[in-house]
Amino acid sequence: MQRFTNAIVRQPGKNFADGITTSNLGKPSYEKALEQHNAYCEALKKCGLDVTVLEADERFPDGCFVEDTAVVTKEVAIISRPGDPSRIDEVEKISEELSKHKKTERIVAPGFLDGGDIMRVENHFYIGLTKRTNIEGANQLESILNKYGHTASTVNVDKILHLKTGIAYLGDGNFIAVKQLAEKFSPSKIIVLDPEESYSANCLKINNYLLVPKGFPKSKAKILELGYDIIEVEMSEFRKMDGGLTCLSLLF
Ligand code: CIR
Repeated sequence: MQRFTNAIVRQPGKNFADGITTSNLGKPSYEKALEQHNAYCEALKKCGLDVTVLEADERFPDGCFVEDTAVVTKEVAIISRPGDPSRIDEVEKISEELSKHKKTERIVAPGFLDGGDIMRVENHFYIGLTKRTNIEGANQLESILNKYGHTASTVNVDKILHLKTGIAYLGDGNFIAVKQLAEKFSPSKIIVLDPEESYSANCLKINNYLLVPKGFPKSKAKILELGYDIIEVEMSEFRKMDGGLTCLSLLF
């Protein structure tokens, strides 16, 4: 599994609650979201990362979900073209930041693609085809990745927002997933989640730690059995806006 040294995050803005959501968990509190975001940044630092914190940009209520704006490898940062029109211009600031560290490439129209649909498993990238990522975006990403020595393939994803809403690669050949996606990745070693804990599929492996969302005891027990060092992070406010642990950072 690749090791990371850097993270880029963007703080939630005061109008965070005006972003897109399908959840029925109620309106998030800006103050609590900010607190949870700070705790998330502390967790990243504990994993050994140098964290760049961008200020909120009120033009983009979903702007804290920076994962969707790029796919970053050791060699290149591929700037995405987010699938929801309200998010397309989020990429500009991120592109400026990433170009300080990496060569950049871009997904262009008619392709669209959200970083949340991209799951890296060692040298291979799974690309979820969802309402946010179309085949043109997937094909463009694949041909860029191929140039840098990586492989890619697509996975059809229904009913959930992004591929990584329902599955995470934990390293060492292990995955954690909701049933619907676990079936597609069988016969890998997969923790299959109970439906009431499906939110905890979105875990984040960073160097020696695994970040997991707080409040999912069954999945936590299964993860601990595999011997991971976990850091639990409270995600209640981001969950209300359909966001998870991976969504809040770009790692490289
Ligand atoms: C959206 O619907 O675009 C945001 N409210 C949530 C994005 C979550 N991002 C992710 O899963 N990578």
